[in-house]
Amino acid sequence: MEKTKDKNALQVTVEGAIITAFAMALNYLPHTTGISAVEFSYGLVPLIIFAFRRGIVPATLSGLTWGILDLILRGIGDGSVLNPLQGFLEYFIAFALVGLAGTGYTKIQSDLRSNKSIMLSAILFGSLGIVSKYFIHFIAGGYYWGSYAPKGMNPWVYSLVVNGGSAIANIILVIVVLLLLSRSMKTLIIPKN
Ligand code: 218
Repeated sequence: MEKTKDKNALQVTVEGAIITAFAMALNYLPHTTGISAVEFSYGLVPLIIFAFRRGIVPATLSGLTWGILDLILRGIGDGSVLNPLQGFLEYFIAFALVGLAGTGYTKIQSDLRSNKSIMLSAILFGSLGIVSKYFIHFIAGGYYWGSYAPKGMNPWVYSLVVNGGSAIANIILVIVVLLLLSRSMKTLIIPKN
């Protein structure tokens, strides 16, 4: 019994490490939109699928690790870390909050097992993770990124446009990929053990 539990914990950890590495690798693909800081974040897709597969805790830890990696490997060098509090908010907290997609874990697991469509729940809970992340970027944007706003534009309006735009872009991305993968959902989300 204990052995099975340990083996499962190890498997979840290894899956989380693979998802984190994959999400981080995807950050090296072109993902800006040309509209200010509006960005696609492709790694949200595997992380959200992982949240539906393993729940809120593993997904939050993976999101947090992805954020720390992104801060070290890209954020600091890119000049996207403006001060310690902003860095903490936008890389530790924002990325970890994507794990909130895992609040859909129980429903999505049970719907998949009874062969019901999970599309609506997947979009709803996936959007919760994405909106939570970009809400933090919106707050940070209003406080810290105002000097990047076009002349005369209120920093909070600017931040809402940029980060709200990113949230919408990523929700659309997740919907499109989930639709493309819809026939593989069960294999991806229901663990074999
Ligand atoms: C208005 C504005 N511009 C830039 C940022 C910074 N930001 C936004 C989204 C995601 C991330 C994490 C790395 O991709 C960062 C640093 C902002 N919050 N607001």
